[in-house]
Amino acid sequence: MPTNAEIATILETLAELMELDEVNKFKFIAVQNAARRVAESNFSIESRAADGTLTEIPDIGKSIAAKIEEIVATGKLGELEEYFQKYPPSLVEIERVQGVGPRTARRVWEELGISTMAELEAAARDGSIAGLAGMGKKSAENILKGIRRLEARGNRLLLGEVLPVAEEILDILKQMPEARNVTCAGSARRMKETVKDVDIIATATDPEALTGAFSQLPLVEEVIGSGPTKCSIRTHTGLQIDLRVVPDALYGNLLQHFTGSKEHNVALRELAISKGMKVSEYGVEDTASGMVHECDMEDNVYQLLGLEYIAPELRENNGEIEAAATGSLPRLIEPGDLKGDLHLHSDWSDGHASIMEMALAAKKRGFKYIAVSDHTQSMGMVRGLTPERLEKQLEEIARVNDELDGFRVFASAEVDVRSDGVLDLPDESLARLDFVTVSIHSGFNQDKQQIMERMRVAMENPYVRAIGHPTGRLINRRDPYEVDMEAIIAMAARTGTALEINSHFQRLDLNDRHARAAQAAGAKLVINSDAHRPGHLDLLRYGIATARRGWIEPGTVLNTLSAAGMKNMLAKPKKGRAK
Ligand code: DGT
Ligand code: CA
Ligand code: ZN
Repeated sequence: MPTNAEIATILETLAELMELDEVNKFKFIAVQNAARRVAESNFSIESRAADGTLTEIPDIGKSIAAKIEEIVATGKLGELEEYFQKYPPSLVEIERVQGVGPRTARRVWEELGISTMAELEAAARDGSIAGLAGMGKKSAENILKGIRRLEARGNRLLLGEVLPVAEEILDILKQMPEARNVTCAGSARRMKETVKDVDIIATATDPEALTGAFSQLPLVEEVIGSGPTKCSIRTHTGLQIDLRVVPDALYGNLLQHFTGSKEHNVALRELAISKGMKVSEYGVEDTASGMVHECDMEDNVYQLLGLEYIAPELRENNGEIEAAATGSLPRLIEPGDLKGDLHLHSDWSDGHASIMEMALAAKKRGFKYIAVSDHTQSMGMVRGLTPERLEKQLEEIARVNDELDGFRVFASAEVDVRSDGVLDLPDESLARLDFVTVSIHSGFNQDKQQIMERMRVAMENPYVRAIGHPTGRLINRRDPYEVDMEAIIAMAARTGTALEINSHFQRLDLNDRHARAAQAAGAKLVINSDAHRPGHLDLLRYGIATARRGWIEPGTVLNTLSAAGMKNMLAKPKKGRAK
């Protein structure tokens, strides 16, 4: 009986080989979408195949359903076996290396006879890849980097893939009559950008009833281990979740312990020792008297050590313990501090909703403004804004503003800075906008000097207020471009250009560390959803969490300004606009 993950892997592999074989693009994309849908489904695909209800699942049509039924019945897929007659299975691994892709994978196989990762690495080193027509030393270096990154990623999942599942489980557990406290601990509570597994800590009137119910949840694929107070499961999506039911009196100690990070806990223990105390999952002990304080609440652990309460997002041993000891922790930004979103898309480019729909969605969640920032003309696949279409869009924005009460739509654009270092709209168009964001969407492989020159052009332009997703990284998938972050931060501070924390959980760009450095250098930030449909506004939670992990205070973030404050700021020229 194949698991969702196994079915998804077979479909994903099929899609990758179809792409490599250059079959019709829409065909392999359909298989790819189905693979993703299967991998992300929280119910058993195999049992839906048994019920004959596969085609009720989005992205799964008749022909894909037939493939899944075949996999369920036989454990394999004939179509894929046929491809394996033509291409070695290990070629798929090669195709997945960043810097390779389907075209190059096929070429290294056909022209160099390479089919394994080891052979690929050797060929990248000995110059045979650099010698292929259209390739060079740089391509070979990129491939080596790609191999290194695949090795480094391990099995870590993205926070945004994990947290919704964890929260669904928390909700179910909280509603059980036996449950008292149920909380997420570990890296998911610290809102780390990637997560290995989910740790849940609970107290209950009947621990065994709670762990029992947990092990029976419909999203459980497999129970890895279980006892009266502990249970580990794996979900259909391959995520491991550990539930620990702990004594009420020690709830605070154990929640603190299992929230981590390990580095934070080690530092906390050292501090405790210096104060003649001992901290562990069994309580806080006064070494001299041997007296043990049990904490039913987490704040008590910190209080006993003479510390301010430390928010989970800060617990990475990056100076938070020292700051808590001297009462100098930052006033961290909170969701309610954001008053608007300055980077989102409408159906004028690749968004899926009208300007009015996006505005209403933002208004509904309590925002006072948005900036509609559609893509510009040179964006490959997207129908971006030309100066002419921009003028038309401005008319629509004016109409929306007329209709809306107590809400403001600012005119904006996410202007490409092209590979040749030229902004994708002329200054006359930029001058028509309230807020201009510039992003890099092409030429990712340029060297540092070229990338930095594009950044300089953008930031020194008097109309450009912010840089979108400044490093271009996609977590686990694509490295940052060759940016010199220190120089970008300095330039941002000098030119009065804000740097974005893009909230998409694949991006989180700037990351926590860079955001903190930017704040320290006096640069401003914006926290944006980059929403392409109304529901994407929910992504802001990940951007806010990243900001909190970066010690960001509300005053650093432009979109904490009120609508009037924002209007005022935008009425004035950028500071330090001259070279
Ligand atoms: P990850 O890798 O995303 O699962 O990260 P965490 O932080 O959730 O790590 P995990 O699941 O291995 O352990 C959860 C917490 O338990 C961890 O943050 C701190 C605590 N912990 C685990 N092992 C140790 C240890 O050896 N020493 C200390 N002081 N704490 C530990
Ligand atoms: Ca964990
Ligand atoms: Zn973008």
